[in-house]
Amino acid sequence: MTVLTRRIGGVQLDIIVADIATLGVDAIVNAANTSLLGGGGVDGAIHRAAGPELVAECRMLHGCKTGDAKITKGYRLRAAHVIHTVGPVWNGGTIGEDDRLASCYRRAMELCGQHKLTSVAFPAISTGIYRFPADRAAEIAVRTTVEMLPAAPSVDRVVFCCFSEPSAELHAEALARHSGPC
Ligand code: AR6
Repeated sequence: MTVLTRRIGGVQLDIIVADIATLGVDAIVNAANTSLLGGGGVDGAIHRAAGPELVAECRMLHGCKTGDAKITKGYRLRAAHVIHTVGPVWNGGTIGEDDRLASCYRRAMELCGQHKLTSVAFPAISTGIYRFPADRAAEIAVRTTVEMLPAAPSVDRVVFCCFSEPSAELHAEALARHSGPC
């Protein structure tokens, strides 16, 4: 279900409610943990849909630091690639959680630029098991991604793939703030 679509320059930005593991985009972003070896939430859904070849490639990456991102193939997913990033665990906002969350979106967009990807879908990183406040995370997600569009000129579509309507509403409000008048 599409909640909002906006254009910024030549880029279409969509807020949708969906299972990210079903999307046919160039890359889906995974909210992983530092091991990159799978887990619950969106990480579990992506690994289940991609099949065991995904964890086999992830094993060769030797983990990922919080705020960083690494790219693999998508295997049995419709998406050709998975960009694995590790969001911060929320700890009251006092230990740099905002910057680390922004870094996830920044690094993912940098990888899109480096690999000349045309479309990318993000889940609401850190807002599930890692307990980052959903409104604060949506603002950081949209603001950082919009700021990074010039660094990934190959990208012509960005999807914020939310898992609930309240989450999508928060992203829609943030996108309206950052995309100016229609
Ligand atoms: N499609 C889109 N969004 C989803 C899906 C899905 N299939 N499933 C959940 N979400 P979470 P985190 C939403 O917990 O907070 C894992 O165990 C969910 O509603 O998946 O970054 C990792 O291995 C929420 O809004 O990720 C780590 O250990 C958002 O995705 C840890 O969880 C993120 O929720 C990472 O925690």
